[in-house]
Amino acid sequence: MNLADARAALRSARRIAVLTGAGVSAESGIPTFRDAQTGHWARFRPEDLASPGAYRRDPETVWQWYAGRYADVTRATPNAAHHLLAGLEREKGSGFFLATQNVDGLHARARSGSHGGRLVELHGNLSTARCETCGTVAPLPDPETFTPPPTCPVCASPMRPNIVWFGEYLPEDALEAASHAFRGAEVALIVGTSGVVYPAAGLALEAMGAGGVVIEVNPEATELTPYLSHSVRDTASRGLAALLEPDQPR
Ligand code: BV8
Ligand code: ZN
Repeated sequence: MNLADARAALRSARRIAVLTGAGVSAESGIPTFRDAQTGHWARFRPEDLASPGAYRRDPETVWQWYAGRYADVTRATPNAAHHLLAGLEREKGSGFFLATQNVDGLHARARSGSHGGRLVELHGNLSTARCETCGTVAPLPDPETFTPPPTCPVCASPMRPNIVWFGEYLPEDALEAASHAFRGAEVALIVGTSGVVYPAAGLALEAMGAGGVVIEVNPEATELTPYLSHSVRDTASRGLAALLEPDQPR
């Protein structure tokens, strides 16, 4: 399959499923998950902070890390890649499904999920917290005024970041809906993910297994590349533009 075929498949598809990872937010200035942690965080590995064990051992440090990332993403803005995906949803309507592994909320800020399609955040999001006792999910206060840990508005217990950590289950309904969408997709787009984290990465293979066309957009080859129909070796914004923008008049 070449770029022209991939463009044609996207144009004619009625059902499209998209999986995004940290690479789609790289052009918004948000470091990808496996980038070297900057500054103060250089001495931590993300996997060592994003786990129930780390939170049990040292909730203050884990909350500090998340509060810092929450402030960063609140300052960031969606980039062309987020907007191109929102445009694709406007075109395909209810046939469009976007599953993101990102916790930065930028797809929602680009209004994905509000043009007739569906957006699910498979790994939670930085802007909310979840009560450890009653499970209430509540939005965090403005980053300027936020000092962790937040307390539950219902039962006053401490709240944890509303994030799916390694070794934790993804939200059942979101994963079920995503699996259904990828199995039923005529075309799946895999944008800006290294494809190493499961079960999210498995969605691409489910689409392939069900006979869908699966197209990756990533400046580098990934663990998924060998299994996919086509790879656009470019950044999310340039690669999506190459796939989605109307034919330039000759
Ligand atoms: C689960 C929230 C069932 C945290 C995240 C052994 C023991 C225990 C578990 C496992 C195990 N082996 C496998 C597992 C399962 C494990 C897993 O997959 N581990 C991996 C590391 C091997 N998965 C889990 O634990 C999941 N739960 O399986 O539950 C269970 C229950 C109990 C016991 C066992 C199993 C939970 C996974 C969710 C973890 N939480 N995030 C937080 O963010 O703080 S995952 C984390 O990685 C982020 O969410 C991130 O989204 C995700 C994937 O990373 P990517 O998004 O792909 O980012 P990455 O940096 O890797 O890559 C960036 C890509 O972008 C690169 O390819 C780069 O080339 C590209 N790029 C760069 N610039 C651009 C670009 N692309 C486009 N444009 C650009 N400009
Ligand atoms: Zn509570």
